[in-house]
Amino acid sequence: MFNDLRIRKSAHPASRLPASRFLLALGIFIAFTACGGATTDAGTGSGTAAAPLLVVSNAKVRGLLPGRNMTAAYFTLKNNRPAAVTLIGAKSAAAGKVEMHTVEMVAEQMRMRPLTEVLIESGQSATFISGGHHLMLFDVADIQASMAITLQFTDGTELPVEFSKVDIAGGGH
Ligand SMILES: [Cu+2]
Repeated sequence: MFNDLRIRKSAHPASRLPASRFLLALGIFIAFTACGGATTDAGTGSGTAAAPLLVVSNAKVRGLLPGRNMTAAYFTLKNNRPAAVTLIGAKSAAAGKVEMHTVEMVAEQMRMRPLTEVLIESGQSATFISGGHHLMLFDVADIQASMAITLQFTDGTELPVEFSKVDIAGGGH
């Protein structure tokens, strides 16, 4: 499976990080504090009291291809906390194993490799996207309309997120 990947070249997510937006982030932080929790377009990220300021949007999981039990999931995570957070992994009752991967150019081919952690500065977002960082889901039996995946952070925060199933033509990660 690992060696059948030839992924279209796309912008590396690290290049998407905007310059510091501390004042904007501070404004959002105050706004979220005032309303008592974050909301997102997918009903995700409203989280526990421990994680009201981590907002996940655009959470998607690729539907299984015929005969496959491995797939990938994508999302954007915005850190509205006043300090950096470090994402160290994810878990799901619907998957035997979840890994964080990234895609990089090796000998003019896009290859993926595991990531152990992703640091997200205050006010910044991490984008998990096809052709870049992604969640790799192993031993998935079936995916209905959505799949629950919990993001895990170094400080012990666990952020449950509902990923909507999307069917994307072809393989890839
Ligand atoms: Cu992968």
